[in-house]
Amino acid sequence: MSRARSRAAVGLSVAALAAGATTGAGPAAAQPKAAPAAAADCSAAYQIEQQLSSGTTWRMCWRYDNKAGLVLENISYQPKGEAAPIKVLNSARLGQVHVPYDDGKAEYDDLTGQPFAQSLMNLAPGECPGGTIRTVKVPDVWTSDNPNVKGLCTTTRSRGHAYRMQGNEANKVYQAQGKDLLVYAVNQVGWYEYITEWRFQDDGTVTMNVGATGSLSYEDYDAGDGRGWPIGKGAKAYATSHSHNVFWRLDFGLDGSSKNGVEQYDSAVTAPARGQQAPTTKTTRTKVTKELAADAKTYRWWRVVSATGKNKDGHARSYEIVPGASTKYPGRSFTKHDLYFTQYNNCELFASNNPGSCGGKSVDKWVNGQSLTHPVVWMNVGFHHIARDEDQQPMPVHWQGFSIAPRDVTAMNPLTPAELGWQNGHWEPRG
Ligand SMILES: [Cu+2]
Repeated sequence: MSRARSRAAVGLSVAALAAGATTGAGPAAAQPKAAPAAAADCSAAYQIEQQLSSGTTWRMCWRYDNKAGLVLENISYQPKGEAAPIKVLNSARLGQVHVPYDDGKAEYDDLTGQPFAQSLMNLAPGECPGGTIRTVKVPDVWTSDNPNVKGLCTTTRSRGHAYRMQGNEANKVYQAQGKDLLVYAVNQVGWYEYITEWRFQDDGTVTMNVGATGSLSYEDYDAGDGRGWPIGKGAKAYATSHSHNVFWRLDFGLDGSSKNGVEQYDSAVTAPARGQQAPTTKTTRTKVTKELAADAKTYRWWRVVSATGKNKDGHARSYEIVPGASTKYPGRSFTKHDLYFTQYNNCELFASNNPGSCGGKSVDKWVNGQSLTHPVVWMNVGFHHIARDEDQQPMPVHWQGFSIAPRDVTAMNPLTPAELGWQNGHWEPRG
């Protein structure tokens, strides 16, 4: 039986999307929109542009892939002090959702082995508060299904303090409440529903999360000792434990160029030597010039560095990779590391069970010694799900994800108020 339906036309209903720009939709959009910047490389229906009330504008294009689902492209960040958008990413998307069950009876690659993308869910108006729900034409849906799904939410949200500082005058407090652009969609896989959420903060940070909700798998209430948790009355209904290993695939294009460097930093702490008052800490940089399977560790971090772009202090622009909490699953070769840096290859799209044959079916095989001049970052964040009584019903969303944070993209805090704009470097107090 064939469920695939090829669709030559990918154009959306322009009428339905004419009000596509999210500016003006949310509580953070109180200020007038700035003059349009250089045209994005997509038509209006596929553009997302949001100026947040602090003055920061995020711009990107979206499209919908028949396996990866939501794909964001040509993502740029323009804080209020910058004359032009600063490109951050060529492309950002999920790279796989790998779900092995603890009893060894089942293992899924949800993006490439299940109709993840085809099961995009219609959003109720109430689940995109203050925002805009766009219609997505879903490729390869069952012929009986409507391919037009109200499935993409763009909205804004407050995140609490962006900063706070007591001024010299008694009554002066510098404080700002941070605002974020949120972009999300929900895909159903079996009994689960996955919320794929992208959060673009007005301070330049991007946080990507997947939230699993829906319902525990109905077929898996028969776990043995040590492989599940009883969630019915008494010692009954042992829900089988399992892992959700989520991969993201980020193709950086800092300052509009795909030629980016990668650096790893490690710090070593040494006990006080004789005569020293305190332990000392030394941080060292290692340039990552070849493909690498990397592991998170205390005092270790990475950044992707622009080869050309500099901020107004003359420092190379970069984005730091900020891993989230993860339970690394050692069961498969491709889940053994937290992070993979691979040289860009348009065949290498999914961290496991990749449809194309690119010298191996999984990301670990693609780390094979190539020089790293156009790095693609694969982040693997694992969550070991041992069910609890509270998982019924519906199952509360459990989130996993990570962030990328600007490091020297701007010469100062992009949200610095004008009165403090002179306090850059080792400034002298005035007055
Ligand atoms: Cu789960």
